[in-house]
Amino acid sequence: MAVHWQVLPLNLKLSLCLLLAAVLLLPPLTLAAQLQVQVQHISGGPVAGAVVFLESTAASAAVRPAATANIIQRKTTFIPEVLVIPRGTAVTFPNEDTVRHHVYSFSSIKQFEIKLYVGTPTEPVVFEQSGVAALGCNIHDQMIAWVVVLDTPYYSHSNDDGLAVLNDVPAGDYTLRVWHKTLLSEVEVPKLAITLDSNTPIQRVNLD
Ligand SMILES: [Cu+2]
Repeated sequence: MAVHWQVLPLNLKLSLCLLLAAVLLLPPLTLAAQLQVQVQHISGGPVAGAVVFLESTAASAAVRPAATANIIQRKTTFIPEVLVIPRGTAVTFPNEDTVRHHVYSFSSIKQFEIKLYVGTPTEPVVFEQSGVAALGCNIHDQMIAWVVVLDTPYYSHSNDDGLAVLNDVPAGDYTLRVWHKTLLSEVEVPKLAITLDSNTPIQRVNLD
């Protein structure tokens, strides 16, 4: 049906113009989807605390550093034991103990040490490269933590039932990966190509 501007009252013309402008200004529609992943031992029991993430070229382009991230030292323990951050995030290491700690990592993605200190070091450590950095303390051998640096903003953790839920992920093609602190090498990290849309079923991942 053609619109005959001449016979339309002015206020209707304006309304149509505004409607047209609103449609033209809308961003392209990107459907967001949810992914559920069940992580379990190969023997069948649930795996809690696994990091589940989705990688793609588009996901990499969407990475933004987290505003704040820290690993506290409290009662000679790193808290959290596993810190997950997008690449580029600066991490601080506040020491809440009265004893001094000496935090270091010799990992391939990041080498650093913060020599014997108490309180909060002034310089945070920036993790630019994705991968996993194991941390230790030179004084207390039992202190260990991991920084999982991701090349994607789309990630979650498995709960006590082994279930991880990733919400508001744009539909598309991804590589699904799962990391857990018991996996000692990158080679052991499961990788699965998936297409994510509103009908993607729950994924099951088995760890040794
Ligand atoms: Cu220490």
